[in-house]
Amino acid sequence: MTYTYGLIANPLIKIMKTILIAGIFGIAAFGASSASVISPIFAPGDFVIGGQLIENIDFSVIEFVVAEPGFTGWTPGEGPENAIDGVGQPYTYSGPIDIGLVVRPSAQTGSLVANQIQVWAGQNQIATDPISFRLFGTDNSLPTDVGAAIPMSRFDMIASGDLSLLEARNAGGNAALLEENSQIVSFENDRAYRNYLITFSSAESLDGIVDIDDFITHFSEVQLFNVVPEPSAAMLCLLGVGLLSTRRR
Ligand SMILES: [Ca+2]
Repeated sequence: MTYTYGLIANPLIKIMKTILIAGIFGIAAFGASSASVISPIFAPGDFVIGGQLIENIDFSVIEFVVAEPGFTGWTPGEGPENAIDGVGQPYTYSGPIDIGLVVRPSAQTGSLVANQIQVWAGQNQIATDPISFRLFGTDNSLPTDVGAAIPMSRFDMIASGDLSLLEARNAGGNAALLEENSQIVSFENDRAYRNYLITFSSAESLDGIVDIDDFITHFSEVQLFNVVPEPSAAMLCLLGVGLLSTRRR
């Protein structure tokens, strides 16, 4: 009898334990999703260079070319440093192909894994808003001289996606960056990089005529974030139960 009882009771106990643990995990998962620790990776003053992507005839990206400030690239006073200056002053770049910037965050924030990007609209018309982004990372040292061409083979692709900024415009100058003027995109990533390249494409030319020489891309700010869900009280309780259980064994 004792042997038979053991055969029936043990599976029942296991099932009940499984249900209990699954319930606790469910509560923990619900609680964990309610809060996150969000850390910005870029800061004003970080090393930054601007430029544009050069594509092959088959539209495959082959290199990123460092642009000369105030010449054929960006508007004076609206250079790439303004993309990470913490205020509304924009980065405005005219060029035939996708524009972008390379940012090297500080060693401290650069150790964080980026898994979210936020882009704030500039004060210009919507036609100049970026409509898509590509995010690359590299630990390689990069040439920074004007006209230097950085092969894309030096970069890893981290994420890409479409952007659809609303009509709300963020003022320039020292205006605050407002959440309602921005868009957030989350993505999967599991490693940090020493340098990030972010490129954007814009919707159309300013005058509405499809002329690639007229393309202008304009936005107030871009930021990468490391988002980590906070462990909930239920999760911590579960961990405590687990430790207790381990000790008993
Ligand atoms: Ca800015």
